[in-house]
Amino acid sequence: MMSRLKDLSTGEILELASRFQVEGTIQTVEPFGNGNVNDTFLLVTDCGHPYTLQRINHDVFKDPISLMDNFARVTQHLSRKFKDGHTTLQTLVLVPALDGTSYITGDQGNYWRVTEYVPDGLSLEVPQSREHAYEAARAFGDFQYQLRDLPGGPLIETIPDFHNTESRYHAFLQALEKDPHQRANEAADLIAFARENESLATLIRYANFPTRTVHNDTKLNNVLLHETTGAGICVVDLDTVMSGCALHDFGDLVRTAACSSEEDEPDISKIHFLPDRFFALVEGYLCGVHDLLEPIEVEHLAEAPQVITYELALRFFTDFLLGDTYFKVKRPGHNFERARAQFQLLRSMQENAHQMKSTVSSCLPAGPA
Ligand code: GN1
Ligand code: MG
Repeated sequence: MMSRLKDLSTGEILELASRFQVEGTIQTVEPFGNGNVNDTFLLVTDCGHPYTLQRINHDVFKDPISLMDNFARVTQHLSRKFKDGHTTLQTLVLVPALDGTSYITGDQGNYWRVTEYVPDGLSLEVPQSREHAYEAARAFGDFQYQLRDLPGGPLIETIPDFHNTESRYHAFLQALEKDPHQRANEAADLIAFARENESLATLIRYANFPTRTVHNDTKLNNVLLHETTGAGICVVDLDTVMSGCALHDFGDLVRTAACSSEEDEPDISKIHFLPDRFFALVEGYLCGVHDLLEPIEVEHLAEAPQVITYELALRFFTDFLLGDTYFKVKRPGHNFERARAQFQLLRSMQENAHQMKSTVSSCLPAGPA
């Protein structure tokens, strides 16, 4: 694995971890999870208590202190909802540093936090069953529903314009024009496809939809499912929770949970949109979100996955063109493979567009006769 933590030894990580109020003495530390931005470790203490330690990528998250403030507000609110019996979903629990703060700073200006490890949770790249898809969608829908009454005003915007697909398209065009590593000529067909689909960049503009507190990074692997029952147990990766549009959450989950392969599949003949998984995702999401959605949101549920898949393809492609500075890469050309896979998934969604619309209609409660 190409790790950004090669700059830190195990001893240094243990020293950082010991600055938190963990129970016992940390015995082992190992890399954990598949995040493309932050670095995560699993810690286990001598009394067998597991924790996760994370380094917040401050090239991506420019204001980690405000981010941690968001994190604390969201998790406190969700844990109250859980205790009061409004939801069956747990939330992440921050472990305070020795001085009581929710994070520490290490050398080189890095920010670190520790959370309790969530037992029995599976983080999947591709759902293994229809039930997994349903439960993941129910969990993300419930997450939006429980946050509808988050007190204290809007959260801080941790990444501006995060799902502004139009500005992602412009960033892509600029990268293409500069082409600093002469990589554009490898991908004329993908560039043409990106341009042909430009209308997707403006289909879901924030201003046209209700503003809600949403997750914004609802990849399937950001929800933990119970390893034996498959039930949704905890939504994780809360760094982009902020004001946004419900449709991006639904769309991004479909992108990763209604696809036959992982998001970086190099063999595009293996990449297909899966209509039966989509059906389960719509059902699960509509269950979790209760009556939160307004008609304009429901009307766009079938198209949202195309928009977010297009957006991710543009982001991966842009990062490829600019020299792989944003997403972690495991091999040369990794971002290119990701972009190509997302464009292929988009094609497959477009072939299924009618069916997606009728699936959404069939899952809605019957209107007045
Ligand atoms: C990043 O951190 P992770 O892997 O959950 C990215 C998401 C992308 C995703 C693609 C802050 O999420 O927006 O959809 O990679 N997060 C950020 O795999 O940019
Ligand atoms: Mg993640």
